[in-house]
Amino acid sequence: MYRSHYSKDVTKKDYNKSITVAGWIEDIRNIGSIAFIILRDKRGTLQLTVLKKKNPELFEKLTSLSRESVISVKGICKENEKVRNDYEILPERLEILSVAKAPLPLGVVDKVEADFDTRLDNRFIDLRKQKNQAIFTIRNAVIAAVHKYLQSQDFVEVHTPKITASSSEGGTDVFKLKYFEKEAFLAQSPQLYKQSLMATGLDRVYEIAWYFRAEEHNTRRHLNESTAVDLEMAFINDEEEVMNVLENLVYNMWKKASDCKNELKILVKKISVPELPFARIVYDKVVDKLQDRNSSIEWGQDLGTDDERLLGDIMKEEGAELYFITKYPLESKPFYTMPKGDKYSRGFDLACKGIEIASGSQRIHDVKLLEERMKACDLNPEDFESYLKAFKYGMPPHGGFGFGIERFLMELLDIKNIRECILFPRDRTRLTP
Ligand code: AMO
Repeated sequence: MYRSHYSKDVTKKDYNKSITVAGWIEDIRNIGSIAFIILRDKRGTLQLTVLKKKNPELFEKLTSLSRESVISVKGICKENEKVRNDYEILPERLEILSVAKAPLPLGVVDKVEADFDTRLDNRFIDLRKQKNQAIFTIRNAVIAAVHKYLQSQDFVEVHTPKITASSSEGGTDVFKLKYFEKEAFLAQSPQLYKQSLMATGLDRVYEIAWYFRAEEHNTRRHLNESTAVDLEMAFINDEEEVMNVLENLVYNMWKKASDCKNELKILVKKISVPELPFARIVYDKVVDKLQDRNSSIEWGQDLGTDDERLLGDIMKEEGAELYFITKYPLESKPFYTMPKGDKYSRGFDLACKGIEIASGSQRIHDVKLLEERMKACDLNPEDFESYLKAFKYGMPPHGGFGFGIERFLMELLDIKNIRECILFPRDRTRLTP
């Protein structure tokens, strides 16, 4: 047995007993007759205290190991108030499981942070840092909250193809690949499939989906491979019903994150759960507000990065960190978006502190209108034959959204670069590790 206890699981009951711990050597302090070794595991760190006089051979072996080597140690657990966790372990048996090469490409506890590329090039070490483990522990918690909330609302989790025959979100940002004799694409989103599922009677579906997007820009908030909560629901009256699910979902995720006390402490982050309902602002009003603050935005245009940020500031002044932008111009939304009159659409975005974290809409469920909108968006309905077929044999009114998980984490935890929120980021220049 390599481990009987994690560092944080030791209790008073274990004092004066023999226990086995295992992990990575974070630091060795050898002061001649005595050495202190800091061992790190998934839950934290602990101290091994080894006396030269008591066991010279073990002392020699332990103190000559390199930092980040992996060991398992059996020893007596002694109470000691002066030591982290209030206990130390006096080793009696050592098993060296893996010796780390020196020097390390990257320090785990160094005061000075390595540059971002070095960190990402050595992500397996970078992820040993407490701070990074905290981000991914919170990520795990909020995704657990997604499943819990959506399952409680009768949503069914689905998995749709990631190799597809047509692009769902526009032609240029798509990765092409060779599929035997044919050309195929990596899915930009599950859009076409989740809509097709509305014709099956499953009514409410969701997916933790991969998005593949060949966007050329290399920004702090774009990834070429990202993840999202993608959801679709049928028999809705309008997009407001979809927005209700989204705001409750975000609320539940935020609440779950606020329970991760230990991780938030590591990240030196305080978060307070947002109030429901989130603010709603129509696109026209957004344009007015931005123009009032000297933005050059014109009606019909998408919000650029600066406009988004400015709107974030304006909404913050009004007390809203999370807000929906609704009633977008039809021309600015994808072909599947339900029109609202001639000029507007039933499409919306959800933004958090000046960054879009989700977008969605009520969809067109009438096949004729859908074909018309495709043509208006310069798309050829023939390229979408199998998608359109699902609308011809009974398709209820429906709507849904896509909610970026990394974008959410970034805003929730005030992390500056989205790459920190995914294990192995893919961007314009990075394909490894
Ligand atoms: P959209 O393209 O707006 O909508 O994407 C939805 C959400 O996914 C996240 N996202 C990204 N995150 C990081 N890097 C990227 N390159 C990236 N692209 C998107 C954002 C964004 O708000 N099919 C629609 C959704 C729907 O209507 O159901 C769609 O994909 O948080």
